[in-house]
Amino acid sequence: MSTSPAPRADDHDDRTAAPAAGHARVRGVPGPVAALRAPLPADPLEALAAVRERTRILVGDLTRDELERQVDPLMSPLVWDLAHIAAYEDLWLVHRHGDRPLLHPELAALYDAFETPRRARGDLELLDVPQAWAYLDEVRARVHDVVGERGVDPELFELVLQHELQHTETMLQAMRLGGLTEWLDTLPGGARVAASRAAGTPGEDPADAPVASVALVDVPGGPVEVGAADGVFSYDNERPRHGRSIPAFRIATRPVTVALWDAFVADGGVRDQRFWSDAGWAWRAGGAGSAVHDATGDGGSATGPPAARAEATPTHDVACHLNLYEAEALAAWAGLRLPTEAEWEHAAASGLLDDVGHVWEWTSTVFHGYPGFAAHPYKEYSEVFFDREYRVLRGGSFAAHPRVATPTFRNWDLPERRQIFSGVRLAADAPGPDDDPVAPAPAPGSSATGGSPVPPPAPAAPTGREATT
Ligand code: AVJ
Ligand code: FE
Repeated sequence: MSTSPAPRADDHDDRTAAPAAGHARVRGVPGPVAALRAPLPADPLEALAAVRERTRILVGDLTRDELERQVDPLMSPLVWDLAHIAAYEDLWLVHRHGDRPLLHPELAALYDAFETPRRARGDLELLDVPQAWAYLDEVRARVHDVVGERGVDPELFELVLQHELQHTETMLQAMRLGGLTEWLDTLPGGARVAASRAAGTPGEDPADAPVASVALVDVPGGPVEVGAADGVFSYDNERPRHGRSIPAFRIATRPVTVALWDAFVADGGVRDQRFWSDAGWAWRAGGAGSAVHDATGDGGSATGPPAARAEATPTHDVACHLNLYEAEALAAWAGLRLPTEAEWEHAAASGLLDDVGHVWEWTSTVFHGYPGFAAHPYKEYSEVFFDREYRVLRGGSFAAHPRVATPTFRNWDLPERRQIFSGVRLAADAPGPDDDPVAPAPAPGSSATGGSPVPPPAPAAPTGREATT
C-alpha cells in the first residue's frame, strides 16, 4: 500500500485554471487557490495577519451585493461571517484575554451563532461590507494593543485563528452553493464535471470502476489510541486521548470516486429502497426536513450530488457533496459500510489512507464526548452538539486549511447536509475465518454510461434543524 501526504497548496497550483474573469492578479499576491492552503507564519500576530489576507483573497472577487445577500437559508450572508469573525476575535483576544470591554456590545447577540440562527441572518439589519471590514480592522488594532500590554495567550490565539479558517470554509460552501466563484469549481468538489456532463459529454464508463476496484487494506484489530495528544493545540472534543479496543477491519485506501457513484446510479441504486436507511429513504422522498431538488420529479436526487472531478486524473476524481444517507446507500450497494471514526483515525495514524484532504469523510459515529470530556473553553463549541443527530466527519476538504484538518480533528454535521465538501471512504469488517478469500466482490450490475445533467447542490429548506454555526 502506498502512503501519500494530504495535498498541499502547491498540489493545487497545477490544477488551477485561469482565474475567474475580472480577477486582477497582482504580481506577488497569490490567487485564491494558492492562498487556500498556504502555510502560516510561526509568529502569532503574523499568522493572524496571514489568515486575514487569505480571507480577503478568497472573497476578493465578490461584489458587495454577493457578500451581503443570503444565497440559501442554510448559509449566512457572507458579510455575517465576516462580522462574526471580528466579534469572536474581540470576545476572546480583547475582552477575555485583554480584559477590556467589547468594542460593540450592542452587536454581540446579532453575531452570536446561537442567538441568531443562520436562516434568520438574511432578514436582519447587518453591518454592510465596509462596516464589517472596519469592524475586523478595529478589533485587530485592539488585539495589537493587548499583545503589547500583556503578550500572547497561545491557546486563545490558535482558537481565534482556527475559527477564522473554519469560517472561510463555511463561506466557500455558500460561494459554491450560490455559484459565486469560478475558481472554486475547478477544484475537487467543483462543478466543472457537472457542467460538461450536462452538455452531454459522456462520463467515464462506470464499468471502469466496479466495486471490485475499491482497494481495501486490512487493518489488524487491538487496543488503539485515539484523540489529541497533550502539548499540541486541539479542541476539547478531541481530548482526552484514550485507549479503545477495535476489531480487525478493512478500509479503502482512497475516498469514493465519481465513477463509483456513477456506477451506483447506473445500476439503479439510488432508486432501490433496499440500499437506503429509513431516514435516508425519507430524505429522498422529501422528508427528513429536506426539500430535494429533483430533475425527474419523483423526490430525491436522481443523479446524485455534483461531481468532484476537475480533471480525469486519479487525484481529481473524488466524489463530493454526498450526504450521510447517500454515503450509506452507496456503501450498502457496494456490500461495504462506513468506517467508525476510531477506525478512520487509527488507519490515518498508521499511514494507510491516501488522498486525505480532498473531502470531509463521513463516518458512522454519532458526535459524542470522549470519556473524561471537559468543555473548554466554552460548551457551545462542541458539547451542545453531542449525542444528537450529528455525525462525525474526518480528514478535511480541499477548502480546509491543514492547520485545522489534523488526523484527530472531529468535524460534525447533520446527516442530510451536502452543501459541505463531503464524501466518503468505504470500509468493511475483516473477513471471517470461513470467508473465501478469493470470492469476488458484489457486482455493481449494469454499466450504462451516465449522461444525465448533474444539478448544483440541492438547497434544503429551513426546517428548524440548525446548521451548527
Ligand atoms: C466544527 C465546522 C462544525 O462551523 O459549525 C465555527 C466550527 N464553531 N464557529 C461550525 C465553528 C464555531 C463548526 N464546525
Ligand atoms: Fe463561529
